[in-house]
Amino acid sequence: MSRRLHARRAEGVDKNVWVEFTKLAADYKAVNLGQGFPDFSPPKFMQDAFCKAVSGRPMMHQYTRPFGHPRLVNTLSKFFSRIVGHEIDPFEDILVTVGAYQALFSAFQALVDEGDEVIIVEPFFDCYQPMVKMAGGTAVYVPLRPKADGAILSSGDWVLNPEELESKITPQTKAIVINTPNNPLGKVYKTEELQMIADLCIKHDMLCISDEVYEWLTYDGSKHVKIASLPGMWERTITIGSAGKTFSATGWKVGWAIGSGKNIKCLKATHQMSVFDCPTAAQEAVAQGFEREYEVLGTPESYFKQLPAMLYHKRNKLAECLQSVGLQPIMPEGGYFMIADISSVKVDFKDESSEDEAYDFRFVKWLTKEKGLATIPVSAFYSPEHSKQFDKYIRFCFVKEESTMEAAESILRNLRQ
Ligand code: IK2
Repeated sequence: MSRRLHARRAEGVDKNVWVEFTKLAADYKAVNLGQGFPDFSPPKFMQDAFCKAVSGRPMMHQYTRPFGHPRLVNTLSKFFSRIVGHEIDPFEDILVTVGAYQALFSAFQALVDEGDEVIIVEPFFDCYQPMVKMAGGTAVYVPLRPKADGAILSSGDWVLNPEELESKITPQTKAIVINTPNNPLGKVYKTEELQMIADLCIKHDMLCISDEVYEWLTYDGSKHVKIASLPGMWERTITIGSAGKTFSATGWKVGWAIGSGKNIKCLKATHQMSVFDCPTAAQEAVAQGFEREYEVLGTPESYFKQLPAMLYHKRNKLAECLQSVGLQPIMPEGGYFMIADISSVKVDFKDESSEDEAYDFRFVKWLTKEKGLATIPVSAFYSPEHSKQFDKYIRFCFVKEESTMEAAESILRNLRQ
């Protein structure tokens, strides 16, 4: 018998919805409302900051501090201390990473042990589960469920059942992962919902990994609240952020994890043993972006006001279009995605080879190949146990140029014919 040369942790984690559907969109040159990135440039002040960084001092081209460029950790600490209501130590409480993705990976590697259980709220950004598994832990799922009463029109109607959540906690439960505003649903957790989760974390001595990459994108008066700001939660929360989502520069891959020094110390160890250091010039530019935002926060000049204001119109227009063709949208309170119910569109799939696939996967492939519009199947954001219940939804990304949105809306209108 031949020897197994690969490690077991690499088994069962090779399939990836982003790799598959981004390639499909490119192969069919489809109008792309699939993967979550803007098809427009970051604001000019960010582009200028990057240009200045790369055309400046020699050290901008060399390694910087492994756990975060000093100018960036200093400004993140200043910026977020007042929001969290806790003095964040720039050198102890922050780790800068290669995007939020690596912050998540470092967190799971640092905090989850063999035999630990991690509660993941569904729908969830798909990498949480394989990252828990690679750390030796087991993912345990609790779905946000649409309220039973009446029409489901807003992401706010999707809620956690506190009893169901508590029933999943065992002595092995190490952490809960939440994502607010949520990808793909757009739910923005209310303070009382976060308080319920916080109470359980404290009662059962659990950590909370809070993915807040869309923190500046909220609509209709919804307010983003940091669970780390609730009493007793600073010590047990790792808050994950992304400059890519914050400044519309996903290709820069600058992210961070913020939390109490005793937890961040463990993330630093895993970071040190993987990427060690993040690109200097991108961190310098992000630092300048936050310094600017610190000065203008709350004014019309703030990008954190301008971006959601722009997206608000795109969101409304897309929702109107989806509704008009009978694809019932769930109105997102935050983020830049919208899910819609595809049950009303009857499709005669020609490809019989994929009959075993989830309905939404088949639908998205059909929409991309036959109609030229790329989206993402929502069951990809669910565990195998629950995915069947949610395969009637697909996700649209609306952080796109007006021309892209118009092209997509025209394809959608033609669907009705
Ligand atoms: N956390 C969440 C919730 C994210 O959505 C992302 C980026 N996702 O974009 C892919 C998509 O859903 O279309 C990340 C973390 C990763 O962020 P970063 O790009 O900073 O690594």
